[in-house]
Amino acid sequence: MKPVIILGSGGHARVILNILSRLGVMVKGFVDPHRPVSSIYMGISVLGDDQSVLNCETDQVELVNGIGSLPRDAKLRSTLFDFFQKRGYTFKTVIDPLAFVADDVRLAAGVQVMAGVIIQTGTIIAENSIVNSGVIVEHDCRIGKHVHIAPGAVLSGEILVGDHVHIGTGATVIQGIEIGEGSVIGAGSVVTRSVSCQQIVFPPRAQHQDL
Ligand code: JB3
Repeated sequence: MKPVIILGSGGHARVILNILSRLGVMVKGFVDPHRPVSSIYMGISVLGDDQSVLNCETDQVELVNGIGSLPRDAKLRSTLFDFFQKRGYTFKTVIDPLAFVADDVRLAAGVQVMAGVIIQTGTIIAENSIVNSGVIVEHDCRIGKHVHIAPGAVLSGEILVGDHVHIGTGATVIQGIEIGEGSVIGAGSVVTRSVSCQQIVFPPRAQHQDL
């Protein structure tokens, strides 16, 4: 097993680090332009910024994308994935040992599956997508590249999800729905009909009032 370099060192990277340590994977270091070079963070060396990865031979390390979905730069995760993949680096697929993934599920390079996830038979998930804690992806779904399915979302069977889709925390999508590329499903939405590309879907907001 090759040592891994984690891109980023924020909240998502720390969740990933925790999984890797339980899997017994050796972490060579973080790369993050916002931490001092050669410092130690969470017991792991900070190697430098993203360019410092290029000092390692492509066959000597694997990369793990520790960038989640940043509000100010939603594309950073996919930009870094594409940049390093083009240069011959491989991204490790990471599955928390406390997730259930049916035997015939296909997960592409760099897919990350967090604790408490259930992914059922026949599902295929493309590169660099995150299936966050406690998500259920039912049978025969097709999930595109660079998708984030946030904690607790439920996708019933035979759903098609395009590239760069964000499905918010606790959203529920009924079976057979299609969600077009680049769309955002707001937290807590209940989606009962297909969504075209670049749409935003949001539920009624919770009302706040004094007791
Ligand atoms: O929803 C959940 C459970 N998690 C969210 C996750 C999916 O996405 C989490 O709540 C956040 O919304 C987000 O996590 P992330 O991406 O870890 O965000 P944050 O904790 O803000 O950390 C971002 C990290 O990226 C910081 O350590 C930054 O310094 C680092 N960073 C910023 N620009 C970069 C760059 N790292 C590298 N390697 N390159 C950059 O250009």
